[in-house]
Amino acid sequence: MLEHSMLYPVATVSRRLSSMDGMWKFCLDGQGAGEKENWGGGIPGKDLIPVPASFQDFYTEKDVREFAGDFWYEKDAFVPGEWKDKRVFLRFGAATHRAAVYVNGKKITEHEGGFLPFLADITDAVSYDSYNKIVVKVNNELTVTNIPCGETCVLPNGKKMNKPYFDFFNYAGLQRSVHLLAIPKEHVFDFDLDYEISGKNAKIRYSVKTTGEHPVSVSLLDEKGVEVASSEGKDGVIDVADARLWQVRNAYLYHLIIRITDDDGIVDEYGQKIGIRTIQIKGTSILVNGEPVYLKGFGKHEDCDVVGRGFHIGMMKRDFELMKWIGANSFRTAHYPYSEEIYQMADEEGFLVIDEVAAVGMFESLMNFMEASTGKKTAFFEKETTPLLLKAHKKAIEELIARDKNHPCVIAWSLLNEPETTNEAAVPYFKEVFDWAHELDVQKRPRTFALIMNSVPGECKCYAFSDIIALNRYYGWYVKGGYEISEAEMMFRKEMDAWKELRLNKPFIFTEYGADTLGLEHKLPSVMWSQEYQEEYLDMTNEVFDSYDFIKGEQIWNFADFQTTEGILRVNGNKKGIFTRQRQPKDAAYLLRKRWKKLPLDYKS
Ligand code: CKX
Repeated sequence: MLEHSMLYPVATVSRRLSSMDGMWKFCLDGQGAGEKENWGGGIPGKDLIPVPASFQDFYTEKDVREFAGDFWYEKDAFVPGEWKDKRVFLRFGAATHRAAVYVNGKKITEHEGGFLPFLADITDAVSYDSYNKIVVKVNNELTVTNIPCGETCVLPNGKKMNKPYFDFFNYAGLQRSVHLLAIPKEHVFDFDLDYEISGKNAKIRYSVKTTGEHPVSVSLLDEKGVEVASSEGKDGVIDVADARLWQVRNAYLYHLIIRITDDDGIVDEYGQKIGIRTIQIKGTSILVNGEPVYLKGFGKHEDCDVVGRGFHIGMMKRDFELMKWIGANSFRTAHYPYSEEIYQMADEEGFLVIDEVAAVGMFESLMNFMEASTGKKTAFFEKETTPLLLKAHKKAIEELIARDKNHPCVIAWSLLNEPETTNEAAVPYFKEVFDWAHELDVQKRPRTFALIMNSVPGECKCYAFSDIIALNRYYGWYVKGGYEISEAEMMFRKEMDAWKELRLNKPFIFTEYGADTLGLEHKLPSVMWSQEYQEEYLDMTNEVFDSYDFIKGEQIWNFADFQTTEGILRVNGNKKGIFTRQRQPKDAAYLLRKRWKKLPLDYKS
């Protein structure tokens, strides 16, 4: 059981919310002096930095951008006297990768894991009707006992350096919003929903957890705010007559209001938008509301100029507009849980989301994108430290499901990206992780993981755990690129034939495929990295997709160019974007648009 509620923060008749976003004092702690010098009571210097944002790309010094270690934030928070009878929390949308929170010099809590929210209960540490000093120590070091995986080394000059086993820049900081939150002592802690649709009507089975014993009622409002159904009790069924369903790219959202009451009235009220829909896997089909869907879309990143991985509301809007323009209907939150606002937007816009936990880099390699096709083995799940990693991974899955389970957009959980699966030692690890997700999710959504290139039939020991087989494949890029593309196609078809032979009777989707392309590079005839080659690569790949009935989705890598660690194979980042990092289309965007606008939602059903 989670210590604190994962509900999205809202203000209601019983709850108060104030934003702590804005400029915070900021200081790097290269010498690890902060603890000894009690920075928890106040940090040195005068530098100010925006929250939410990654810290790395604001500064002009390379030592700052590449910094690995502790760094500190500080801001004063006014806590109103009217909040005295409530519990007061600080809520962090995320602190990457771990944080310790201090209030008025007193350490309140710590949290591990950089992409999920946490609460610090500061009720007993604050002074009311006055300003309180909030200090947060954040740390961005990578290890193999936490996700995402990597290592932190010390250079001969004594400076630390992060070495990710993954292909995105290790952005860090207070990358999502921070709130002050006051909620009643007896409050709504969590709720689960499950749906059954019969004809025009729907049943919503619900279960509410509270921190007390007073009666609970639930009320369902339509988009106009009119109550259309209600129920009493912590557990029950809401009958919805003439239910409007949440459909792909045609979303209808109801507002669910949960109330705790006593003789004097409302003790606590919490509200969230929900959508009525079902998800099932039947044979090779993915069914939404009983109808087959074909996924078209992207593996994405939260990544943009200047703010790095910081939540950027404008960029979010632009990304959804571009996804609509190109005819996409889905995306995977590669390679970590995204900001909560992105799921809210996907709920509103009717996008299907494969929600990924930050279990990436489970293949010990600083260049897994090159080595994945070589058959290299790293015995990743046989380390002495694997039990610690598993513990952290399961905790992240628990927090992810608690946070995102009531978003209609979330249709599947992606529990790992490109782990090493060619070794038997991976099997018990996978079993724990897959069983855990099944146990936690009341809706029993499909579970999947993205298979790295050498996870092929005969080699991969873990694909059977997946309800949807999700392949990351780069035939024509990492494997036989350029003039050898015809051989790439043969190898690609050979692999798909081998999967077909297995008669798994499960849907297959591509969660990655793509070719690095420089936004301004043209060459006729094509060469790799040119826009022409990206289109040739796509023509070949799409033909293969169209040849196999059990392939039920294509999510190209990547939506946009993104920042990575520097290196001889990355030209200031990964350039597989269909859009540039500034969100303008490459030529291939028009090719995909033509294809995706034509493909019906029930393609291959
Ligand atoms: N997949 C062979 C994981 C992504 C990378 C992508 C790439 C790799 C390919 C692995 O995070 O960016 O190399 O483009």
